[in-house]
Amino acid sequence: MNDFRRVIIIGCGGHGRVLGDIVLSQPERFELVGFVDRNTDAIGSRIFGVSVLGDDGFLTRNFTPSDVRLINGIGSVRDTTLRRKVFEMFKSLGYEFCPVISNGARLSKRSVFGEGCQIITGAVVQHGCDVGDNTIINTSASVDHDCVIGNHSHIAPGATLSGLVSVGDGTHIGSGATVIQGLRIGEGCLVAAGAVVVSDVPAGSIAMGVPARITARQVSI
Ligand code: JB3
Repeated sequence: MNDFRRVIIIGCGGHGRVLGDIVLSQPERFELVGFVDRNTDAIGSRIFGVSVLGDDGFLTRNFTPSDVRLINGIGSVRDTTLRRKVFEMFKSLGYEFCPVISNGARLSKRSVFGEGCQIITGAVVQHGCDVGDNTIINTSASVDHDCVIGNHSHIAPGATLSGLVSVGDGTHIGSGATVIQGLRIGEGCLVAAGAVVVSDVPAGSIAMGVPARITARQVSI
């Protein structure tokens, strides 16, 4: 991993600003160079006193992978595809994504975290977990012992994964959802907000309700 503090956040919407707030509270770890966003109306504005510099092309024209590390500020509410695409596009150009871990998150030293993972304020990750690349453990989510979370997944605010749960790549676990012990949630799934999942969820499914009913997902994953 490169040893530099200069970072750029991709996306200056709700999630990008949450990350900016955390980054600015950790000056010993980060120097926030700016945001980039595809919305031309946002370019030139300032967020928390930091400039929206340009779009993704501006980033690649002006900063090499040796100049900065990146933070993926694209969130997800149902579908993690855009977040994944942004991560993979910049990785293919040689950029590195750095982890963002809020000072208010509680992480076991006996868990491992992939490239560019983001652990937001109030989140708890207990021992024995393996959290994949580009994954968000959002505000006050709870990931208990020995969970495995795939790449590009999002555990939304207040969601609970009990012990020994596995979550596949690109799956969205909605706000306040609960998954009981030992279940397997496949890749590309959507667990709706507030669902209580009591059985395995096959890849590409939606789980919704209490207890959750499982149906095939209609959107592309
Ligand atoms: O649930 C919580 C706590 N947060 C949600 C988060 C996880 O997901 C939040 O409430 C939002 O619903 C969502 O946040 P996000 O992804 O920041 O959405 P939004 O506020 O709509 O902002 C997305 C920003 O990304 C917009 O400014 C877009 O213009 C920008 N954007 C989209 N695609 C992009 C690209 N910017 C760049 N640089 N490149 C892109 O390809």
